[in-house]
Amino acid sequence: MASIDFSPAITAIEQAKNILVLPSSPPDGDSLGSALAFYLALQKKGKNVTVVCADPVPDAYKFLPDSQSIEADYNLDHDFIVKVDVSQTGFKNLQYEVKDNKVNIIITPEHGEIKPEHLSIDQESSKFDLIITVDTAELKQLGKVYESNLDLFEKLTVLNIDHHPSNAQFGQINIVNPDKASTTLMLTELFQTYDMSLIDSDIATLLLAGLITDTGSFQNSNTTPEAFDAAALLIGLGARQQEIIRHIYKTKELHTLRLWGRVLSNIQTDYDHKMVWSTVSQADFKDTNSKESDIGDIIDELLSNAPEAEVVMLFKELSDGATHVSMRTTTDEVNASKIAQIFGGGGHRRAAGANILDQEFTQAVQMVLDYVKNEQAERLQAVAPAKAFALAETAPAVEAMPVAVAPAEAMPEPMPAVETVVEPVAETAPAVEAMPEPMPAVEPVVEPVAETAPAVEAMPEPMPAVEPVVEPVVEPVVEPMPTVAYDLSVPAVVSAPAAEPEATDTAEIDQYLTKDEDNFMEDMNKFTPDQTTQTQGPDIDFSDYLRRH
Ligand SMILES: [Mn+2]
Repeated sequence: MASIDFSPAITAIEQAKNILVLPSSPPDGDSLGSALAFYLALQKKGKNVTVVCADPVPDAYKFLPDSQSIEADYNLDHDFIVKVDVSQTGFKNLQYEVKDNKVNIIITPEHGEIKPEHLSIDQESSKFDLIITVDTAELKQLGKVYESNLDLFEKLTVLNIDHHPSNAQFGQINIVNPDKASTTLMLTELFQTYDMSLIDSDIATLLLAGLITDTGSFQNSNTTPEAFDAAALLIGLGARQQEIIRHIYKTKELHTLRLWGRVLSNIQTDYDHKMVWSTVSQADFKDTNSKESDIGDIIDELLSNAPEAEVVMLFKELSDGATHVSMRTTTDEVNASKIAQIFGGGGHRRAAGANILDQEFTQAVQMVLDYVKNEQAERLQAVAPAKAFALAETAPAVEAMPVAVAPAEAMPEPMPAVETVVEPVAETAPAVEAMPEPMPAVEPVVEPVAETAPAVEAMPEPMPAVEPVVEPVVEPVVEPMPTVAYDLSVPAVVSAPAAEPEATDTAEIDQYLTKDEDNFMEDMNKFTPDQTTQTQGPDIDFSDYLRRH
């Protein structure tokens, strides 16, 4: 199965004694599975292995074997410590001077004489001799572990094992293959080459976990025959597939379900402009006792449940007051990256994101909605507005339900998703109340955008999805625009889309994507145009979410 030359990696591992293994951050099933598989396997080879991740292990992944051994302290101790035993001499004074590029440490004893045998050097200073990064496209994806230990990365050999097409090849040894479905698939092959007997049932479970999560349970288009082969091999070696599925896909904490219930009940549609969006505020997180990370991949649920939408957005109020917008588009006619860049973000043509600072949440949301609506109005000007989404037809039932189930509640608070299962929506909620018109549409459409935009919009861009992307996707750059100053009436914004498209560094704009968006793009990049239109899914129905999650 192995098609990669792992010998440089194996040699580096063999020569090292103290190995630092770093998963990308925030961690996911693949990065954690890879890091922990190394942790267990290399210990069997007599190595001292340390796994550090500044971000906490998400609850769903805590079942992974040895997940508790991941250290969160990113201040890796690399001070050089000279110890002086003063038990016999006492200690009166300490000075140091720097002379001729040497630091002279002057210790004055209280009595007697300090001798060379009183000196020792702390072994901490040479704690690691190899860094292995897994599932990490760029060093900055290591977060604080990298930022706080820059010198360590200069000093030590870095072995970079990854499958992201955008990998920056930052290691001295780079084992990067974008054709592989997951980093754990690469590790499976590495262990097969190195020492097959390393793979016990715990390690097989870790490796399979990465493969399952990165292929979306073998549903995504990156599910190659090789991925199935590896899964079969790992299950044969004792991988606990049911345990993985149960923890990652079938177990959702109550607070997560409540949060998802909020997001789903906050869905708004503007079918004239083929837009669907939802919002989740800090109050939503607080009321449901959930974390920002609990949002998970719900935007992809929105996407698959709004087949006729062209733009799907999820607005998240972050704890620092900023607004994160995740954006998906279902057609190449609408460039998510370009829209995100208007708001200081970036990404790819079909998945992008931006953080909007210094704006109150609802204002930030409205600002983006107004802009997108404007763009869509221009593009869809000839399209008859009469056609409604399937989503719009079913949404009233969801909205109406809390009243039917719990009439005593004063607030039309969205019900926690769990409880909706008890009462089938169709039976308790007589079908249709008028759908509340979702678009507040504060500001009327601004003309100037319409005048300059068509030039760019009309240009059919080559479809990045057609070929599996090895080259970073080249996105047109829009003149950067300070988000604070953004105003629909400002002509500067208006002229921005007309800017000459030029190559930009995907790696740079990737920072605006969440991990989830990154995975989404890996998959989207492999879709054919036909597949991308097949986003049919069931209508919004809470019970359906519960069955699937
Ligand atoms: Mn991965």
